[in-house]
Amino acid sequence: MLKILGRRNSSNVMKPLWAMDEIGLDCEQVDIGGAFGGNQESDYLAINPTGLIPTLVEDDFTLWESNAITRYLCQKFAVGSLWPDDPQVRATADMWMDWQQTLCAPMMRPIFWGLVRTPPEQRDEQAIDQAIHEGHRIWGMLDRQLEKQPFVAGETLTMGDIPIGPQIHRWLSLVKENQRPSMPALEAWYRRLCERPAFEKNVLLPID
Ligand SMILES: N[C@@H](CCC(=O)N[C@@H](CS)C(=O)NCC(=O)O)C(=O)O
Repeated sequence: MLKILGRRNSSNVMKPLWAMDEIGLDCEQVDIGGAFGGNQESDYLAINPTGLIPTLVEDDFTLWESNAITRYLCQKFAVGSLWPDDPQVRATADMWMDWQQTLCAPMMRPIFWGLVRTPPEQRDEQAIDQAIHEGHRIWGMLDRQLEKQPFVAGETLTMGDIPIGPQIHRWLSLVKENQRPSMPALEAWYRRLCERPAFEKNVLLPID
């Protein structure tokens, strides 16, 4: 049985849980991290030295880094769908997964931490505004990609959509409409994701 160690409200834990539900895989999810703790214990650090979540456990095999876990699950269980057969489509999905880690997540971090995890009187409004401004540029890149096709790497959902899903939900939920430019292709893609039961179950959760 596949096991994911990590609390459900983490955007990084949502990725493999959403992917597994899309594929139809059974999985045991264990609440670790945040208020649940456990991720600095020696037995956890022995399988994930970063002390972060998620970690995948599959019998004797363990894996950390949410995008690596997502790639592994898709390659093993979803060849031809979430793991595209065509090398160019797969590379495009891969490229957007890296974009999520290197550009999107660093921009979203001050927005999420500032607006969700920090009491209003302690917020660094300037840092939040700066990140939102950077978000116009970064989300604009994906909006232009989605003007060409319904999903990140082409005509169907692939692993390339998975890491970005939890982030777009936060961006559109946390940043007020008058603080962000309208991006019709990006918003239409989000609405397409919201129609998927696996996305609704694993990603459309209260943001806390
Ligand atoms: N690059 C890592 C980042 C993992 C990460 O930052 N996880 C956060 C939750 S989203 C975490 O473990 N925070 C500490 C905690 O929850 O206790 C990945 O993608 O897996």
